[in-house]
Amino acid sequence: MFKNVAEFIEKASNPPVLKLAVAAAGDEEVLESVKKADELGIVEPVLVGNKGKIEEALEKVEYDFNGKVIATSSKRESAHKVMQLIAEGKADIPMKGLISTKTILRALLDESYALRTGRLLSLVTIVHLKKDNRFIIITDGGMNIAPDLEDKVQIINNAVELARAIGIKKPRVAPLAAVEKVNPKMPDTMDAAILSKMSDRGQISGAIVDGPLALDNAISKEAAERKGIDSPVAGQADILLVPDIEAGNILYKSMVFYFEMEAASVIYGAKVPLVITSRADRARVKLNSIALAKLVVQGLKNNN
Ligand code: COD
Repeated sequence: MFKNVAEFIEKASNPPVLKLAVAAAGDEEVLESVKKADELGIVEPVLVGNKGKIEEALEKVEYDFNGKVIATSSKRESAHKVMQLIAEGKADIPMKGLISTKTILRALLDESYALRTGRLLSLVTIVHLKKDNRFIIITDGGMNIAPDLEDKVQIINNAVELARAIGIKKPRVAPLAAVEKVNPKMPDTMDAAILSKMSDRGQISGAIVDGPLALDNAISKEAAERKGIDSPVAGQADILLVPDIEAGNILYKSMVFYFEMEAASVIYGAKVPLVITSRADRARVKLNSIALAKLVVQGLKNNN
């Protein structure tokens, strides 16, 4: 299991070099991360977007780029061009540049590229908990707006597969809520209870699901003990299943922007992982996400 970001960047730097296609690449933070990933031998980039903006940003970050630049006349066109490159096998990993999440997700979902697999796609974010020197996975803070129970099962399955790619063999999953007791007036506690029972009965495999748990009891043994919670997940959750996009987005962004934790995000569930970070994320988070996507691609290949 990876203990920190440096370890998984090192692993991702091993050959083979994969092709990364970046949509709307004309942005300094984006190109800073791509430059580093290129230098480390993680990926060989193809830059798609407004040619003038790409050249300007390349110059600003002092990136002597010798690869391919594909000029497009709109952000939407650059998203579609990237998916076309993936569909044609000309690139291995798509990446969101300075473009809205909706636009890139719609291109990924576009049936003409046949990148969907029939399963639900979801955002999986890994965050490094400095205090415990370990990773935690947060899902889904960016794609599925208000997942129902069946969606939550698929969101868990995606996160469990990604957990394996970073070396967590049998992840412990905490469906989060505001309380630890099932309360019929709080629908997410009901979903959490059903998910836990589904896990007990083998309807969710490869993981241990137990909840509802509040955030503190999910990740802090001390907090769980103080409340007397007897659970195989409490205090040691690897995956935090958030109730909806708002909760997940706020949780993840508070950790990254306020507490400056290391993080990485990909959309999981399509034929390839999509590197997706917030436009405001710093180059470091973007680099981490490129590395994570590469490990996921390699994990998918090894599992097939
Ligand atoms: N997994 C697989 N297929 C999906 C998914 C999914 N998660 N979501 C939609 N689809 C399929 C549908 O089955 C349908 O066939 C097609 O895609 C279109 O679905 P719609 O009509 O729901 O599509 P949209 O374009 O209205 O919505 C899809 C989005 C992903 C754009 C939407 O869910 C969304 O806006 N999500 C939030 C994105 C966002 O703003 N995140 C901000 C955080 S950074």
